[in-house]
Amino acid sequence: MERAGAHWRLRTQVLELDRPLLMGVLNVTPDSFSDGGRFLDAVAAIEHGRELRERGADIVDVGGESTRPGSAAVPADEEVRRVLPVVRSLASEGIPVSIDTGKPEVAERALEAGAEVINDVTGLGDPRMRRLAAEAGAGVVIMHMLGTPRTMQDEPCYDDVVREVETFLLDRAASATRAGVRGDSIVIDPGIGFGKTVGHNVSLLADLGRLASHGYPVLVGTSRKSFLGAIAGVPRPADRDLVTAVSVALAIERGASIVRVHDVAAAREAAAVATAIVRGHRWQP
Ligand code: HH2
Repeated sequence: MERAGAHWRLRTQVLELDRPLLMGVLNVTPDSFSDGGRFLDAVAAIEHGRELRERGADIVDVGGESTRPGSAAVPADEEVRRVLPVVRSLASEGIPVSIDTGKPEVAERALEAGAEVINDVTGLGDPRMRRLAAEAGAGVVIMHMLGTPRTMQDEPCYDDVVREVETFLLDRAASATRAGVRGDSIVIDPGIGFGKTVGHNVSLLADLGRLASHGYPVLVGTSRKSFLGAIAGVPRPADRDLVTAVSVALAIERGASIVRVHDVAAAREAAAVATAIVRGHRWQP
């Protein structure tokens, strides 16, 4: 969790990683798995973005396309229409914004509107996305997914999930670096729930320290996901903030630098306790 001198370089800012960072989820979609339709209206979305910030979000992750299992793709112009006013407004208030998209045309418009980070669930596989990130000097989140949202939960299969995800992320980080993305702008993410069974997700979280050992900060997104519901017997996504907080604490203990969550206030409390216990005798209030 703590690495001397560690930071994350964004487009215009540098975030210190001397404590875990909180990324608040803002889905401007009709169909996201836990909050679909709540923030489709730009005014409601902007208001929620401000609330996330007030509750402690270090960065607000704006997305205009659901990536839940089986979800349908959204045309780029519709995605732009959903996210752009929200990105522009939050960024103009000085809130660091990441754009959650796999489409270079959406990322480009969002960066022009003030976004600091490209959060790409397709792992910066598109060379146009790598070029764009390099030219803009954006922060990037490189996430692992097996297949596409439409197909990813059709019996995902790995020989060694931790090794395969690790190899994929390091390869993609190397491609991004070759394209001109600065090493200290890159964050890697195992993609919890993206083409993974409950067992795969648990293995990746248990071995998170391995992913965190390569020098890239690790982001983890467990928030309200179905594997938590399956383990703990919590069927409704909206009821999963307690189990999310538990997973946040353990992910931090295993080396996560950034956690992506819907309930920022609960995650902040969990992160504070996890950080204090990890620091132990070095902890100071
Ligand atoms: N998870 C989701 C979306 N984007 N980005 C990163 N880097 N890591 C994640 O784990 C991640 C992500 C899925 O969650 P959510 O945005 O709440 O749902 P939906 O895709 O249905 O909008």
